[in-house]
Amino acid sequence: MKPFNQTFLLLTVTAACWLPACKPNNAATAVSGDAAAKAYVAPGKYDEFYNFVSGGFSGQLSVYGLPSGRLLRVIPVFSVDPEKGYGYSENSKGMLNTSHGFVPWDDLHHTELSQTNGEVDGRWVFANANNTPRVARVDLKTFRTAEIIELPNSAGNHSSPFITENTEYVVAGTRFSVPIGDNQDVPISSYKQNFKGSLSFISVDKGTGNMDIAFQLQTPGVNFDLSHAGKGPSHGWFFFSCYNSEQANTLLEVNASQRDKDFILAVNWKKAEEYLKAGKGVKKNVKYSRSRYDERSHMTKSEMLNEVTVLDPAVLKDICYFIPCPKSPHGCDVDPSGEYIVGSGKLAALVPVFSYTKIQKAIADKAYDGEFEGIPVIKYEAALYGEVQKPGLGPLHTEFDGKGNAYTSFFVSSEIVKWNIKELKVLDRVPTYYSIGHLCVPGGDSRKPNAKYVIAYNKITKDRYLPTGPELAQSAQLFDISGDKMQLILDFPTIGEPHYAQAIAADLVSKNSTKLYKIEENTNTYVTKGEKEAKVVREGNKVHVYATSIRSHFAPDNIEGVKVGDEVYFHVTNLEQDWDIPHGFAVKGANNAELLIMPGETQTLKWVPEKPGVYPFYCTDFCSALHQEMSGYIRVSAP
Ligand code: CUK
Ligand code: CUA
Repeated sequence: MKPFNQTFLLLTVTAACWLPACKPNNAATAVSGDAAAKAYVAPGKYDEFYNFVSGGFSGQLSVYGLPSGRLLRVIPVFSVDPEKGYGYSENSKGMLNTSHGFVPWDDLHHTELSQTNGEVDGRWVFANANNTPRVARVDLKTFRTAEIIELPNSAGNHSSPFITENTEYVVAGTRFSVPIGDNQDVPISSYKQNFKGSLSFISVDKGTGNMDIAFQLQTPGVNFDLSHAGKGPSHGWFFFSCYNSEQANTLLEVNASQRDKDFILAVNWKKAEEYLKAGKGVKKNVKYSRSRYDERSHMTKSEMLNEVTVLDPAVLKDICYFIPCPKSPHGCDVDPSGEYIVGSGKLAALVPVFSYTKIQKAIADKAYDGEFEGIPVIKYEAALYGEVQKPGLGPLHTEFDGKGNAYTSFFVSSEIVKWNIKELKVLDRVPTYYSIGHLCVPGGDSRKPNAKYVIAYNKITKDRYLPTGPELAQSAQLFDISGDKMQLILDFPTIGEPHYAQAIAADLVSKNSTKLYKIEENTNTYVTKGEKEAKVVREGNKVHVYATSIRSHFAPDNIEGVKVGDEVYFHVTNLEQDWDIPHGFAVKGANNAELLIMPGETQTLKWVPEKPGVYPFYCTDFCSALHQEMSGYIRVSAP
C-alpha cells in the first residue's frame, strides 16, 4: 500500500472513532461498587497523590488530588489569571515578558517534575510554552511560577521540558525549524537551505533552581516532537523523536509523511559538555528573556539576554546519531532501567523498542546507513531490541510501572495497552473515552515509578458528561493498575486540553509547603510593615499608596489628592500572619484585575484614572465576618 493511502486509511479510522457508535459495546463504561470506592476520598481526608496536569491552550497548570480527581489549584504559568492577579499585578507582569514584548497567553503541553537520582523529588515542576517558546519552573513550596526562560532559535517548543535524572538539564527541542542567522526574511521555499532545528540544554542550579541555557545544538531542519533522558546506564544520553525528515515546508501528509521512517535522535550530552569545555561552542547573538520571581521581595526581575553558545553536531562528531523510527514518531520514552527506548509512530501499527546497549554497539561498529545532513544514521535493525506487533492503532505515549511493564496510549483505537517490555507481549488493554493522548503513571517516566494508577488524558469527551452546549469539559480517566488487569475507577473533567501530566506521592510535596510569608522577611521596596506607616506619597505624576490590609480594614481607607491622568500605585501589604487569610484588592473602573495578597506579602496594582469622581475599593476575598466592611474610597479630581 502506498504511504499516502495508508495515512488516508488511518485518518478515516480516526474520524470514524469519534462517533459514539465507536464506544466498544462489550466494555464496562460506568463504574460501580468496589471500583467507585477506590476513588472515594472521605470529606476531610487528603488525597494520596498530587497530579500536575497541563492546561493545554489555557496556558495554565492544574493540580488535582488522586484518586479523588478533585481540582486543588490552578497555577497560572503562561497566561494571565485574574483570580490571582497574575499578569495584572506589577509584581507578576514581568513573568510574561519576552523578546516579543508582553505575551499574556500560551499553550502548555508538558509537565515534568524535578528528579534526584532518577526519582521525583517534589521540589519543582517544569512546563513548556508551545507558541512563544519558553520553559517555566514552578516552585512546589508555594505552587507559584518562579521562573520563565525564553528559547532563542526555536519555535513551537514541543519537545520539552524533559529532564535528566538529577535535574542537571531541562531540554527543549524546537517543533518548527526556523531560519537562522541575521537575515531571517527568506523565502519559505528555501527551507532546506536556510531552516534549522535546535535543542536547548537548560541548566538548573541545584540550590536555587535558577535556569540558564548552557548550550544549544543546532540540528538539521526537522520537527522535534518529544523526548526523554537516558537513566542509569544510559544517563548522559537524551532521545528525541522527530518527523518531517523530508524537510518539507508544507506539512500536508503527502509532503511530510512520505518517508517510511522518520527518526529518533540519540544525543550524547556528556560529549557535548566535553566539547563545550574545550571551547568548541560558537557564541551567537540572539535576544531572549528570563524572568525570576523573588519570594522575599515578592517582585519579578525580568531581563533580556543576548548570547547563547551553539554546538554543531554535523561538525563536532560523536554527539548525535539518528535512528530510523516508523511513521511520524511521537512519544519517545525510556524505561526505568534505562535500557529500552520506546518509539511511537502516530501512523504505525507496531511499537518499536530500541536497546541502549545495541545503540552503543552500533556506534562502535559504525553500523550506519549513511548520513542525514552530516549526522550518522544507525541501521534500524542494529538499534532495535524488537517490535510489539499489532498492539493497537496510533501509538502515542508510554509510561512504565517499574515491574517490567509498559503502558502505551493508542489514539486511533482509543485504548491503553499494557505490555511486557522484555517479551514484547501484550498483557491487557482497556478502552478510553475517547481518543487518548498522553497518559501518566505516578513517577512513570522516572527510575522508580509508584505504579498504583494510570491516568488517561483524552482528546474527545462526547457523551461522558452532561452536555454543556457545543463545548464539553476536557476529560481524564483514572485506572487502578495494582492488579494484573487495568480497572477504570473514575472520570474527572480537566481545564484546558490536558496533554502530559505527572503525579507524585502527596507527602513529598506537602511536607515542604509554605504556609505564609514572614512579614519581617518582606524586602519589597513598597512594603508597609505596620498600619501606622501607611501613607500616600506623590512623586511628580506618580502617586504611591502604601497600604495595609488586616481583618477587616485597609489603611488608608480614604484617599484624596489624586488627579486624572496620575499613575496611581496601590502597594498593598497583607499584615496577617495566619495560614489561609489572603486579602484581595479591587478598585472600581480599573481596567485590569484585582490583587490577591497572601499573608506577609506586598502586591502592587497600577491604575490611571481617566475621570474625576469618587471610586470605591474593596477586599475581594471573603476574609472575616466583616469582610463586606473591608473597603474604602479614593477621590480623583480634575487635573
Ligand atoms: S502531545 Cu502536544 S499535541 Cu502527544 Cu505531548 Cu498532545
Ligand atoms: Cu479582606 Cu475580605
